[in-house]
Amino acid sequence: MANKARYLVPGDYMADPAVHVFEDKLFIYPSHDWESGIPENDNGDHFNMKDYHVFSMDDPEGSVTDHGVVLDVKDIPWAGRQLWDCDVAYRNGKYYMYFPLKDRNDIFRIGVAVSDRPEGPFTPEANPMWGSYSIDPAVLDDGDGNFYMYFGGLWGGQLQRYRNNKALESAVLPEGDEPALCGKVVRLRDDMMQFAEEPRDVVILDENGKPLTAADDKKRFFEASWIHKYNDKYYFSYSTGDTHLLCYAVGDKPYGPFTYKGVILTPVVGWTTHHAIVEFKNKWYLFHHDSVPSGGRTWLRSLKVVELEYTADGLIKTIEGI
Ligand code: FUB
Repeated sequence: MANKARYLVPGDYMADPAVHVFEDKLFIYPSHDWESGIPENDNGDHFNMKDYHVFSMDDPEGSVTDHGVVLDVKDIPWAGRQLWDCDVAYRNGKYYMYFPLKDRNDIFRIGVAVSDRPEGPFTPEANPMWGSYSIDPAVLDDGDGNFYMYFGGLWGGQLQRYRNNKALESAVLPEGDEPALCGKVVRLRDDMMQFAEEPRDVVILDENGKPLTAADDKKRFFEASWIHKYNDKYYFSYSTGDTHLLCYAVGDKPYGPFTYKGVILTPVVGWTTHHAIVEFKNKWYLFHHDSVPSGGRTWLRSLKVVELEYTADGLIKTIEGI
């Protein structure tokens, strides 16, 4: 497969993949795009998703099994609208799906739904996680009994409406030399249902050890957190949003700080770029999406996978999006 991307679900529009190896198979947890008829705007109202499917594969080059609808917005007691990028973690015989959804006040919160099986279906909790906000949860199983959630997203993702985990009177986006807004990381409670602590900033430093600024818009965090470990280092990867790059930064601890290292994927057709990085049978893969099959309609995205490679120094080799 090296460097030749493959579309995974040609019959439907799926985006924002989270991917994990459970029971020796690849399980994909995407957003489910559809033509809702809502006009495109900077708030992301056109991403009006209402359910999730799960997909599995025995091999990245093999057939893809669609396990059908595993969670529907109409079954979530606190739901307003817009099921965006989710992730799933496994602990002690249960699978926990974390999903962002607007509540009835149009505020993004993060919910949890539970299953006995990786392919679901998932049963949602009655309320969102206490103290949760914004979008794009991605969960790291650190292998020592600790699980960490990374989350956050600008613009429609509402991160600019918060400072120090408190809602502001009105949104403030930093500008110029001001430090860029950071994604968030929080350790999960042992029962996986709530945050165990206050979320902290995922600080990304430049090569001189200085936090990235708002003006570093080709490097700074925007949305789409993902985290993986390679050679005992923590690789935090993310989208730069309005500059359309997938980038990464490397650190020694789950809380960071992380040092910016480069571009994983150059811009794809479509506005958003979003991904998961996973090891399977000693090879590494980048799962992502683009809007080529829909003719560039940004809200109708299609899942892809391509092999990902590292240099001998542990740097990720840049993949061309187009
Ligand atoms: O799919 C809706 C939003 O678009 C996701 O939550 C973001 O990461 C971006 O892909």
